[in-house]
Amino acid sequence: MAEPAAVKAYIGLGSNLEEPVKQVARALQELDSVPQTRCLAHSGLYSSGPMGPQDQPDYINAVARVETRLSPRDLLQALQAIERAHGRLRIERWGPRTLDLDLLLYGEGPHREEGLVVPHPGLHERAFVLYPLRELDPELPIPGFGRIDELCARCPRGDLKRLESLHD
Ligand code: ROI
Repeated sequence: MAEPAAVKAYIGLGSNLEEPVKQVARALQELDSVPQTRCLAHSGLYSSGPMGPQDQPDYINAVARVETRLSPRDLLQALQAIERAHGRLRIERWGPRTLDLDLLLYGEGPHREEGLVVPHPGLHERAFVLYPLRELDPELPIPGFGRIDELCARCPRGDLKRLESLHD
């Protein structure tokens, strides 16, 4: 049988526990060890106060563009395995986490199956996802929502800051 076609996908990374910059930097490297997947580019790292409950540390976020031959489901499962390897425990909804990996976009279209919705719900209104994504491609279409630069224009940046280097 022919190999499945290579598809571009975008992954959002976030952490606010146990040295978040290191968590995100290490996860960016680990994306390259996902089978049939390679990391093509990633944004800089960004810091912001928590969206949701405020009694938790600030977050570090980034976005990666990958090329993959995995299905959306298999890619999601690989991301969840990386989260688990970083000691992620799901204790509280919208609570602090050592590593969160979200499948933001997969290929050209929307995609919906049990427990997996692409574009990721919330993507279009979260500055900590939109601005790193725009850094990778300012003309990127977000299926059903318009271009990334238009979405950024409608989403205030708030306290989101781009770190100058991995070591800030
Ligand atoms: N807030 C910020 N700033 N960054 C995140 O990655 C993030 N992730 C979450 C919630 C708790 C919604 N808040 C966040 O899951």
